[in-house]
Amino acid sequence: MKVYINGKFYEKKDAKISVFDHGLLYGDGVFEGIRSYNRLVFKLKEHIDRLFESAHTLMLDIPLTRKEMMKAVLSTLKTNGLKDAYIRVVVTRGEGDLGLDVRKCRGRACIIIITDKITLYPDKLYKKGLEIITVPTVRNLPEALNPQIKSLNYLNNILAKIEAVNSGVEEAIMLDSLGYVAECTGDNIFIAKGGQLYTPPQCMGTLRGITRDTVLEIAAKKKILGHEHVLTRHELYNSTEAFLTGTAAEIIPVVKVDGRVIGGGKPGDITLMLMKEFKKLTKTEGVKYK
Ligand code: PXG
Repeated sequence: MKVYINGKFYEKKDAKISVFDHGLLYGDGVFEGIRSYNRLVFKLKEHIDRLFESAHTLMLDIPLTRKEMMKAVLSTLKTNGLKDAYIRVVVTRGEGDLGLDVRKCRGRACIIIITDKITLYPDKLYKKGLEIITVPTVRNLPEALNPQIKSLNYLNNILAKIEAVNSGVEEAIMLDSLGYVAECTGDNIFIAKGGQLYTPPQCMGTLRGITRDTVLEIAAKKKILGHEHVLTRHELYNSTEAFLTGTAAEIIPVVKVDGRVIGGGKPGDITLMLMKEFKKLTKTEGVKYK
């Protein structure tokens, strides 16, 4: 497996960057997780646009154009001969000194592209559905570190994941600072009720997930109303279906929330339809590579 670092490919064991990189010292950097299916990179432009938007807010200059970044992703996939892959793009502030001041980072930003295989949850959970719980750690306040920035600082999401795993479940629901449902640690959340879909709006400390947007598009095509609406835990508990969306997890049904059974404890019809349609889309849509 070869890793791209600043335009060159390195064997995994040689793929190393400086201990003075501010990505390590301060979590000062941005990232994206992207997937390819049968040599088609799904929503590549959307992911690269979000990466550049995250970097722009952090005043982090990426020394490639968006087009060049897309080419770098495709060439990493080709170099590794991967048909189906999970792609991690990381851009760090680069080497600096032991201080926060970004002006001391005289080198350029560091670009890393890793391609690998990934399955987030065991296959049987896609059939049976997940149990999730609400955890104490809340999502970042948008006025502190806006969750739209996919930064290298994911510590509160990591804490939330630890809290879920400590309680014996695979995933955590994170609330916003007002106590409304925000999202999970690396996935967005949806519920269905009365044949309609609801997901928290992005202003509530929720990342505007690319899979989330895709699900809303599929639902619209299928004439299912999708709402971006604040959600309370009460609404989650009393939904008829629930599921999570994310690039790594794709769409995964949820059948239990904080001990309350959802929709009879089985993945619902809308969820199953969306999973099927999403799979179809990933087979036909995307940027091709050989
Ligand atoms: N919420 C958060 C907080 C995320 O980090 C999503 C939702 C889903 O967004 P997309 O655009 O992928 O539909 C993410 C996704 C992983 C992993 O390895 C994924 C993410 C972050 C960290 C880890 O599963 N990002």
